[in-house]
Amino acid sequence: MKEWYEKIKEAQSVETLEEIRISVFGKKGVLAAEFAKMKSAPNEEKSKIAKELNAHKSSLMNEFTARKITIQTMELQEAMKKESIDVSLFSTSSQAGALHPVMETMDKIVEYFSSMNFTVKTGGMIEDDFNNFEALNLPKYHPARDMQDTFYFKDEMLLRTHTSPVQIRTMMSTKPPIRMIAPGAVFRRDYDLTHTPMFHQIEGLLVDKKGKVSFANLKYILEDFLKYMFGDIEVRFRPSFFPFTEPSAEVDISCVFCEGSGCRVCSKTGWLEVLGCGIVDPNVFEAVNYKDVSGYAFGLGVERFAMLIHKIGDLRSLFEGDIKLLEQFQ
Ligand code: 2NM
Repeated sequence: MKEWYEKIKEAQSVETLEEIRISVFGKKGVLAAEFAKMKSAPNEEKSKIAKELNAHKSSLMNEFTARKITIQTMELQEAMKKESIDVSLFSTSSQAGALHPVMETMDKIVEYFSSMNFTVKTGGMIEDDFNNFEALNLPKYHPARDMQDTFYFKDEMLLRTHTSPVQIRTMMSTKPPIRMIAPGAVFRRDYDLTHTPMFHQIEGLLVDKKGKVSFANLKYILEDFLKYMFGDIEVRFRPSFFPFTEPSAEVDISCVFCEGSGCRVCSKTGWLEVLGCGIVDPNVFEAVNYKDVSGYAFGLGVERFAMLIHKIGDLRSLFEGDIKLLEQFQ
């Protein structure tokens, strides 16, 4: 029996220990053999032998368990040493990701209006006829509602064609004053050199008591905003028309490519159109049940801003996910 105590103590691996366990405790093992021998011993000695054998059995088992734990601990420490990572080593080179130029531009626009105390509101992309058209003074049979221009689902639901439904929903659920912008994706059935079926808009809306909001207020903030976005440029307002504003204007900046001297991008005019805006039409306020208020609103396309800021010539390159283009914005 003694030798087995030694063998257990000297075992260096779990495998060796397992072989020992089978030789000692197994069906054909030493202990089983000793117990078998006991049967042929004289009766008066049997209980003494049995006691001795049982004592060996339990102390061998203790030794075995203790040794197994020791070996496992050693093996674990060995493995941890081998697999540990040296965090002080220099890494192999890796590439950091970056924001897509459209999102980066969106962030910069949001940053400007947040600093002017406009709150950011978002809404769903699937809308109904009332919030996308009717409330915005776009009556039934208005050309903008045409199947040709709008993505319709069944049951009069549609993909929003602008973010204005966010303004409508905000006015329906909160009292004036309002000072908000609505950034997000919008959808139109258009696909050519300068249009994609999905693009991003930011629209703004300010509402206060009647008489408190003027076109001059609108003009000031948009000029300041455009100089923040494009630096040292000229800004001009041109009379225009939108169903939801009256009066309305489109806003141009001096061409960022030729600085106003005339080139291909600005069609030799020296000006680039970047915004639409106006004083909110009374019909819009009536639709949302606002009384004795005045307000201004504006809207812009984020892709167009991104293109002008980064001097990207082709709109579609913003949608292709071409790594060679995106790498330039790291
Ligand atoms: C534009 C141009 C002019 C506009 C109007 C409204 C609302 F909801 F207040 F009526 N939201 N956005 C607006 C006005 C949008 O985009 C070129």
